[in-house]
Amino acid sequence: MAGTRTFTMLKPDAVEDNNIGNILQMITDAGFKIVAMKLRKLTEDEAKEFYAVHKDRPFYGELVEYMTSGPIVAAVLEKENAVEDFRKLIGATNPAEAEEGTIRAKYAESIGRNAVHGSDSDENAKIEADFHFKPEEYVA
Ligand code: DAT
Ligand code: MG
Repeated sequence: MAGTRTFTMLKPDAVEDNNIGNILQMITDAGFKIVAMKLRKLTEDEAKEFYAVHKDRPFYGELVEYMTSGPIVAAVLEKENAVEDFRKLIGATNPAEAEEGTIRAKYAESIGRNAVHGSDSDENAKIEADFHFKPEEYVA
């Protein structure tokens, strides 16, 4: 039976630090199946829209600048309980607070440059996946 889905991005710091392979290895080792994936640079408008929920926060401008500073890897992942299990795998937003062995504890530089995105609900996973991928870009 197919699992549920979540959406992830490997952020510009992860790509710049040559951690695409390391992070994808952790993701697949944890039992997630990659069902869609691409490497690209977000436009300013795309980054603004993707993070629109944070538009009134003091870090919004910095966040948009960072997310457009270099390429990202966007992917849709499938597994039972995908959203919750992936949030556990990535760890806390602030890598200083992320549990040992999580992706952010290992690879994130700071709260602002934290290596990886993970959807926070099934509803947002679908919205975010639809934002980045057309139906024909999925392999399953
Ligand atoms: P998460 O990415 O863990 O879901 P979030 O949705 O609260 O965290 O915030 C989205 C991104 O915004 C986060 O990954 C990094 C940035 N961010 C959040 N809080 C921040 C802060 N206090 N200072 C700088 N950047 C922050
Ligand atoms: Mg979030």
